[in-house]
Order: sequence, then structure tokens, then C-alpha cells
Amino acid sequence: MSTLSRRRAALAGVVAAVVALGAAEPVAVLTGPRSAPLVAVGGLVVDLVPEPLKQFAISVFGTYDKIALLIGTALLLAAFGALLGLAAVRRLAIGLAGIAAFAALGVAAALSRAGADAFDALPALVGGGLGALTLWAFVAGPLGADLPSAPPPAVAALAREGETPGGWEPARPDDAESRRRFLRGAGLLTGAAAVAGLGGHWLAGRRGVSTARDAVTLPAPAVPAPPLPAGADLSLSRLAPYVTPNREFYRIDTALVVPQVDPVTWRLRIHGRVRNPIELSFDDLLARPMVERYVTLACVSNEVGGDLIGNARWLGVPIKELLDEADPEDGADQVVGRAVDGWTCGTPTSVLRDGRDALLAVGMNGEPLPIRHGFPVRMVVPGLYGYVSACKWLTELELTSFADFDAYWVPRGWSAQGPIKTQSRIDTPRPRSRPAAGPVTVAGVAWAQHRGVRRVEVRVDGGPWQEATLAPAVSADTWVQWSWRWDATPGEHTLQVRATDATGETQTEQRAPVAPDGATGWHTVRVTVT
Ligand SMILES: Nc1nc2c(c(=O)[nH]1)N[C@H]1C(S)=C(S)[C@@H](COP(=O)(O)O)O[C@H]1N2
Ligand SMILES: [Mo]
Repeated sequence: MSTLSRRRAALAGVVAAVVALGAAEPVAVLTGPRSAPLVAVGGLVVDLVPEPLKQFAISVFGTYDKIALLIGTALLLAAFGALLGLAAVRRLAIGLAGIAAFAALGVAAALSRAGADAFDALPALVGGGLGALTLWAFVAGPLGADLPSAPPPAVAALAREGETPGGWEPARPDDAESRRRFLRGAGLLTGAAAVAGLGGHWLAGRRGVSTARDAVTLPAPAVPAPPLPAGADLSLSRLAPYVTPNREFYRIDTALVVPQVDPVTWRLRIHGRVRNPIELSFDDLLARPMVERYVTLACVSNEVGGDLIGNARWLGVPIKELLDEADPEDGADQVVGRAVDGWTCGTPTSVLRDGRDALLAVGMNGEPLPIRHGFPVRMVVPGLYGYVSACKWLTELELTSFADFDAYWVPRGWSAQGPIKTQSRIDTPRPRSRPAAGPVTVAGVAWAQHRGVRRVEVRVDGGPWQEATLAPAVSADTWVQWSWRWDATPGEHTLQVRATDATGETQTEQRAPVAPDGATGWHTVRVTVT
């Protein structure tokens, strides 16, 4: 049994965990960032945590939810390491078995990711090996505290002469010298692991496809987007611009590291219940006539008044043409889009073939797709929430049926069908702002993709609904800006908005949560007019 104190034992375990995680990162430069244990285990957590917890994390951390998850996973692993350290001073074998279990979890997580091969086990194996070595070094090896420090030479000489060395006692394991040795070892190893971990992580990220993306030249569209009607953008500060710049476009996905898909090796398979399976390269796709369209994408997780929505000009190949060539069998009512990371969405075959501008998009606002937004190829389907239609980093379209296959979010409590609900948002004035009395421009956006917005109304303090002015939109597939002039009087006021779609249906006041198929209710903003 080691004589390491409990506090040092726990710390030794944490250092072993840090060494394991850090040492794995440089290995993951070779095998890909998704095989690093932290990301692999974090990814498992993403796939396995119950939906309410995930919603909670998104509401607390917003788009920092991924970083929060990685930090949380690291803290959990460190806590596990502390327990292992405590166990190891009783019996080293228990501690080492714990590290082996820890490595096995990392291996299992890395191998369970879509498209993994045996090499993806390497980072966790190397990390686990070095972690075990670290634990041993502290508990039973050279960094351990169970070696009493040597007596000073003078004392040793006296001892040889048989005299009782006055005042000197053999060092206890936790004396200053052993503490120094322990802390120096722990500090050096933690520092080295941090350098290896952060350096490896950074290097792995640089081995991305941004150079390949820069090399892509998009073809001119055979069918260009209609020009923006004059006045589509009211250009008010605080009002979301009609076309969302790529940099500001919301990002939602389950990928802890952005998938890096090389367009040179990219293939799209259209298969399953089709009479004529198709396989396409990126060049094959680019050689086809391209259509350009403005389409407003929306996330089903968007709360009333939320900003998980954006409008872009997409360039791509109509999915309908490819499906017509593949020739789906009768009853194949679902097209499953599958991404390189294994994520799936399920889109009704009928929607993809009903003539709307559903695209296999390669361009976004005049550039190749940003890597975060699905480079090299993604789906864009007007009128459906992203989780059932907007597969990024797409590699497969599989024809099947809704009865036979549930896409990623369906077993997690979300509806298999996801048409976008009519919604409207007040962008200005901001909640809790203090506009001056007199004329105030109230403005925002409203959307009912593929049906179109017919009317937007605003009311103050629960009074009569007043019709807002709609800016022109390019098509029914995008949102529309609206504005209304308010003669504001001093005091506290409540502004509310509601939209009516082109079928005549007005959005309901009834509040519904985002799950299972999109939030409802009227956006309400409180201000104090001064
Ligand atoms: N591969 C992959 N594609 C995906 C997702 C994902 O998790 N993985 N999320 C979907 C969801 S829920 C939405 S709302 C849109 C968001 O697209 P954006 O990030 O480009 O805005 O992507 C969709 N495509
Ligand atoms: Mo989404």
C-alpha cells in the first residue's frame, strides 16, 4: 500500500486523467479530431442525454452549449480520475483497471461514431497508456511520496558513529521534500499535457478543408435568383437584415467538431427503394444546371422571439431532378438525408417532388457553403424546419418509408413531420428599452415559408390590432420585414405581433413549447416610454 496522502492521491488521479486526455490529442491529429476521447465521449453524451436536459443546456448556454458540454465532460473525467487516485493508493491494480475502463470508454465512443475505423481507437489507447503510467509513477514509482527523504550528510555521519542525532527524525512521506517532488511532477505533467492537448487540438483543426473550399469555383446559375425587390430591406438598425450574412447565420447541429469533408473524395449516393440508384461526385454535381433561390431556414428549437432563423441565397441542384432519375418505388414516402457524421433527417418524398425549390446546395450568398454550414453539399427545403430537411455535410439520400425508419430527432421526442409554423418577431424596439415619447417605428420579421405572409398586425397594451406595412419579399419561401408607426405615450407598454399566412390562417396566441414540432404564441415586448 502506498503512503500517498488522500489529497495527493486524488490529485495524482486528476493528473493521470489530464495526461490521458492531453496525450490523446496529438494522436488525433493523425486519426481526425472526432477520435479524440474528449470529443468522442462528448459526442456520445450529445446523442444519449435525454431531450429535456439538452433543451435546458441550450437555454442556459445558448450557442456555447458545445463548449459547456466539453468542459462538463472534462470535469466529469477529472472527478473520475480523482476517485481512481484514491482507489490506487489502496490497491494500484484497482486504479489501473479504472484507467483501462476509462480508455475502453474512449475507444468505444470513438469507434461508435459514423465512418470510424480501427485507427480511431489509437488516441484513447495512447492516452490510456500514458495515464496509467502517470498513476503508477505517483503511487508506486519515482514520483511517489513513500520514499523517505535521505537524512542530511552530517546527520548521516553522526548516525554511522553510533551517536543519536539530536533533533533529526526520519522524514515522513509528506514532508517538504516529498511535497516538492510531488508538486513538481504534477505541475510538469499537467503543463506538458496541456501543451500537447491544446497544440494537438489546434493542429488537428488546421488540417481542415478550408484550402479545398477556397479552391472551389462555383458555376454561374442556369436559373439565377430573382432580383431583390426594391425596399425588401428597410435597413433599420436592430432589424434583422433581409439577407443574413453568412458570418451571422445561426448554426445548429450535433457535431462537436465541424466535419471536414474533402470535395475531391465526396460522393453522394441516392439509393434504397429506387429503381435506378445513382452515385455522384462533386464535379458531377457542379456540371448540372444550377438554380439559385432565396430561402429562409428556421430551426424547430427557435423560441417565440428567438433568432434561430436566417435567410440566404442558395445555389444548388434541384433535388426533384435527381429523385426523378433515381425513380423511387411506390411507398417510398421518406427520403433520409444522411451526413458524414451519421446524423439523419427524414423528408417527405412528396414534398421534395412537389415542385418547390428543394436544393442540394453548394453555394450560400455567393460563396461555397461555409464549412460550418455543410460544405461541400447540404439540403435546403423551403417550408420545413431544418431538423427534417436541411442535412449538412450530406453524403446519402436513402429512399425508405416513415414506417420503416426514424431519423435522428424522432426517437428523441420530436415529430417526424416538421412544416414551419407561421411566426412573427418584434426586432425594434428591444425588450425593456426606453424609447422617447412620440413617433416610434416598431419593426420586425414574419415568416410562413412556402405559404407566404399575407398580413402582420401589432397591438399595444392588448388594444385593437393594427395592420403593419409589409416590405416586399422575393417569394413565399422567405421571411418578410414589417413596420408600424406607433405614437408612443409615456409609461410602460406592451407590444404584441401576430402574422396571418397566405392561406388566411392567423398564428395562434396559444403558447406551445418548441418540442415536438415548433413553438407557438405571440411575441410580446415590454418597453418604458420616457
Ligand atoms: N449533419 C447535420 N445536419 C444538420 C443538423 C445536424 O445536427 N447535423 N442540424 C439540422 C438543424 S436542427 C438545423 S436547424 C439546420 C441548421 O442549419 P445551419 O446550421 O446552417 O443554420 O441544420 C440541420 N442540418
Ligand atoms: Mo434545428
